[in-house]
Amino acid sequence: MTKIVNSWNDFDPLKHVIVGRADHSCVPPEEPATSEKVPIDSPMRGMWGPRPLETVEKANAQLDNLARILTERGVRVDRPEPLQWNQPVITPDFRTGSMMTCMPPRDTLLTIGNEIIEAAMSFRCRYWEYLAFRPLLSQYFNEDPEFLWSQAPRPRLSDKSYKHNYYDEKISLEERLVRTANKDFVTTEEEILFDAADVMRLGKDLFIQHGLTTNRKAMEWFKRRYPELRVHAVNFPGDPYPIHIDATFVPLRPGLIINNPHRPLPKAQREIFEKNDWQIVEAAMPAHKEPPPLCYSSVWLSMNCLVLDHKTVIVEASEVNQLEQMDKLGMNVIPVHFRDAYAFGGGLHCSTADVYREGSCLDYFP
Ligand code: ABU
Repeated sequence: MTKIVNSWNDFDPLKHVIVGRADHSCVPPEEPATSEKVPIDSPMRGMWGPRPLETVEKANAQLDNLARILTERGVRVDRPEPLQWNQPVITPDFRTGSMMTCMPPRDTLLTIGNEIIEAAMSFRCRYWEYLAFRPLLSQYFNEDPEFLWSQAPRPRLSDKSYKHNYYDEKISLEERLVRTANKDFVTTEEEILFDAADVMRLGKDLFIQHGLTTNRKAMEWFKRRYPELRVHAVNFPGDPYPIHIDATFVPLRPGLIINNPHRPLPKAQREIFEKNDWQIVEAAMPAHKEPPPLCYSSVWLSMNCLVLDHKTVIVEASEVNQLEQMDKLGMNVIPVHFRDAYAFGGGLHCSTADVYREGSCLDYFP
């Protein structure tokens, strides 16, 4: 019997991973969910369509290089099959001008033990993204008799799922922060919505970020779906664009997490870690003042690292402060150039999805 799928956290020894591809990627047209993520002074406002070919080629070169480095270290690497993303998405409930990409896989696929769940994502342009991963999931299903292949309830993404004109054009950064602090986000509670990258897995515990891409109903779904696990809602009031936990709160090994100093975990929510002797360390400052052009993410992709085991981590090669901090924290650091891939959906962690890590479901917070 071959066990193909197994992963309970982001730090046990990595043996099998999916690395995304940038082919045919588009900047999607604005829609109720995405317009909230694009800063009003961003050149991405109002533009959409296929991304420039040379940027796709550069991103693919770095993704291929990451895949090569992982393969050389004995990690099995699979790649998705991109669709022609420059096609509209039309359902009975909405129409939008194009899809986006199959980057990053971390948003689309969530591995919990021997199960991979296709997430209930809130962006209309990402409605069909899981199709790029279907050939792989089908292969795992054929190879591994214990693999559970699941899909969260498919959201309809009708107008009822969003607060329309929630942020008007003039909203200030301060107002965004007030909204984040009040846990007042663009999505409604009409249906279950989550991106897989909002879920941090630590064995028996799932820490799920409540933000622009994941709502309360999703937390409730996780609680009912996994009664054997503990689900914790977390939020980071310092983040004006709260999307995805993996540039905010990143575990490196059992007992150690780095936390974005601009987005500290509130005191009450830190207790579970501190009571169990986990160290929460402020992440190093990013080396860059700005993200690359046409990038949705913040400069904090500096901390979006890929942990290979409890002592080894891949960090973006130009992030000199983060490299140095990892070294001081006792990690063996592998620098890998990756900034050309950032605009396609994120950093080293974002651009991958776990298939197999050694280890089992441990209780780190008894
Ligand atoms: N996908 C992670 C993005 C997080 C950030 O922009 O900080």
